[in-house]
Order: sequence, then C-alpha cells, then structure tokens
Amino acid sequence: MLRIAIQKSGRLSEESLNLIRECGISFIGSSLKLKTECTNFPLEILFLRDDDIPGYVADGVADIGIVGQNVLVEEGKEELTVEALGFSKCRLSLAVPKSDEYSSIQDLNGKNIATSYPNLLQAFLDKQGVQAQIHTISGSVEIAPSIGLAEAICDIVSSGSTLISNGLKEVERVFKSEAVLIANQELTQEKRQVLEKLLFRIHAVQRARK
Ligand code: PRT
Ligand code: ZN
Repeated sequence: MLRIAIQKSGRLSEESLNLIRECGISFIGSSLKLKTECTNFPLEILFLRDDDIPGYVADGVADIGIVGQNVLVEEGKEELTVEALGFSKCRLSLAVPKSDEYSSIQDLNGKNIATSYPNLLQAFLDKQGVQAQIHTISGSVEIAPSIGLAEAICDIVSSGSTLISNGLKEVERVFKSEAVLIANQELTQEKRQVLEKLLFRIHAVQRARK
C-alpha cells in the first residue's frame, strides 16, 4: 500500500483528486476525513496542509505527495521531485505600489519586502546583488505596503487581479511554479513498483489531456 499526501482544502485539492480519479482509482472522498483508502488500487490518501506535505514525504510518513514547487523549493526539499504535473501554474513575483517609479531591481536596495517565501526571495536577491530587509508574514502579504509594513511584496501571482485590486504592479518574476509529484527517497521495492504503476497511469492521463 502506497500513501499519497495531498492538500486537504485549497487550490491544489481538486486537481490532485481529479488526477487520481482520472487514473481510474476510486475512493470514498470526504473533506472531513484525514485519510481514505482507495478501493481498486493499493493507495491510501492523506489530506494535509500543503506546507506539511514535503516534510511528511521526506520523513516517510507519506510515501509520495502532490505540492507546489514554490512550497517544495522554499522548504529546501526539491530533491524529492519525481515530475511536474502541469496544473496549479503560478509565479512568485515582486510587486510595488502602482504609483512608484521602478526602473530596475536595484531600486529595491535597502527596502523592506514582505513575503511568505523568504528563502526563495533571499536566493533571488543574492543572485541579483540586492540587499533588502525581508519580513516574513504568513498571509495577506498584498496589504503590507498599504499598512506601511513594507515598500514591496513578493507573493504568488496567477491572473494578477489580486495585485491590481491592491494597487500594486508586478515588477520582477522570482520563481515559476506548478504542482509536482514528490516521493520519499527510500521507498521499498514493493512501494516503488506501486509508484511505477501509478506513474504509468498518470502519463496516460497526461497524454489524453493533450
Ligand atoms: O491551507 P493550506 O496551507 O493547505 O493552503 P495555502 O493557503 O497555503 O495554499 P493555497 O491553497 O492558497 O495554494 C496552494 C498552492 O497553489 C500554492 O502553493 C501554489 O503552488 C498554487 N497556486 C496557484 C496559488 C495560486 N495559483 C494563487 N493564485 N497559490 C496562491 N495563490 C494566491 C496568491 O497568494 C494571491 O493571494 O492567489 C492570489 C493571487 O491570485 P491572482 O489570480 O489574483 O493573481
Ligand atoms: Zn499552506
């Protein structure tokens, strides 16, 4: 039996469950349960916060998982990656108030930047040779400039409408992300075989979607 960790409730949940279903795997789903066993495939589904998924897979509490690359790389666990899944595409971007003049990344030198992704942001700033103060906050990052917490933010963007409605403009793309399948690095031979079977089905689903 292979254990997969997916997001309990959020932007990855529905597409993660759809992928499992499209693989022809049946389960009795309930968002209230922490886990469920599939009825026609040796798979057990664990429902977790997305931030906890890389850690649980690294520790072997779950064998495999589906999570955004932004969370995976932020947590320093990209070595768990099996393959990209092509959904939940988004980007981590820097944004400043719409009315601010902005000509290059150097304009952020000495500024305060609010984000939930301090590691990804720090790596980007280091690469660009920019020194700024990073303020790590766990949510509502886009309101930071309007309440005077920071001059810039670094947050996940997909359509861009959240930035616009908060009077911000996107100025730099820091990281490109999509959902990825991850796996524990010490799976038993048996679990590895189940994973191979699952991957075979995932590839068939992906070909059919094209
Ligand atoms: O409760 P839990 O911790 O499990 O969930 P969460 O609230 O931390 O994550 P969730 O469900 O918001 O996102 C899960 C994953 O979906 C993220 O880690 C990304 O990999 C991916 N994803 C894709 C997104 C978005 N698109 C997205 N648009 N994650 C967040 N957003 C947010 C963003 O933070 C901003 O507030 O949506 C807003 C921007 O969207 P636009 O369309 O207005 O630009
Ligand atoms: Zn989260």
